[in-house]
Amino acid sequence: MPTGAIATSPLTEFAADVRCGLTKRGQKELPSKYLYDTLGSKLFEAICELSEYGVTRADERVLRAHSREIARRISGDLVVCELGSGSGRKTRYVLEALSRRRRFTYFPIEISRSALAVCERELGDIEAVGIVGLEREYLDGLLEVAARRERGQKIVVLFLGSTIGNFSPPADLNFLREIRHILDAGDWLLLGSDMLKPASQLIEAYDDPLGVTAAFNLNLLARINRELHGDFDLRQFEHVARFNCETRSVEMHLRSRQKQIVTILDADLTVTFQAGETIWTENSHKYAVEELAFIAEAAGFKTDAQWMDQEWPFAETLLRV
Ligand code: AVJ
Repeated sequence: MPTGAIATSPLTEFAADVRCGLTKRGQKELPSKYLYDTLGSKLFEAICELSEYGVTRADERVLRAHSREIARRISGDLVVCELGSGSGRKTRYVLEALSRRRRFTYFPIEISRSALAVCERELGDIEAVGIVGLEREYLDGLLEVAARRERGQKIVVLFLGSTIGNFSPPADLNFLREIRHILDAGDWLLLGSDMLKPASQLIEAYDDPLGVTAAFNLNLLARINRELHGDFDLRQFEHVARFNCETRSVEMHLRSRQKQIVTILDADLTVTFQAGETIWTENSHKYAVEELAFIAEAAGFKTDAQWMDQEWPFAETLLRV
């Protein structure tokens, strides 16, 4: 290349996704997976400690109460993997129960390197379980696990915490179908899903008075500033959580407090926001019991068993291909 020539490098995937989401006509949006950088993952951990956010504790209670029964239903030689392990705290119950019957390898699949490191450290002491972390997107990681499976081994996929709810219908069904297509007959999926509950309770959970969820949401703009040389003024955006009755989902948005122009150098982008205009950053679908049974079956799974938390309706469903 002659000196002085400027190479226009292709955008990173993050930059391309930001560009695409913020140039959409109508509702601007950003993919929720980008909420989880190092700081975002820590803020999410803090959300899980909030009394208003019952999801994680419910998930953990059901797993703690029923992991032995879950393990009893799953026989034979296994490989276990988890889509979005986070710090892996609630996974411990399942891994310990499964490991009473055989040794196996556990593959946490996680795009956040820092969360993956915590997970490997926290769960590294379980005897009879080898841990191999995969810093990948969910389906890429699952393909890798399927490629590594040995003859006679069944795969157990853990998809906990109601992350499925971030794939707003019908994307949830499509995602389950994609999982199903990577799996073989006899493989397992343990699916955690948050259930429908009163809107007021959901709003408290996603717009907590301490402002942790607001910080979690706003961090997405801070991340764009840090990683893509953006100039978002965080004080000019506010966190909004609303319950959409039609889609039965909690939506998180970031609302522009005034008309403003934002430049994101590395995304090759200048965007105008009108006063009151929002960026849609996350969808958290809340399930009805029949709806879960329907998508599981439509995706090619059979329901083996289901356990529900009584305090904060949350289901753990054991599905089999
Ligand atoms: C980790 C995706 C299950 O949707 O409840 C928490 C993320 N967002 N508070 C959820 C989240 C706002 C969480 N999931």
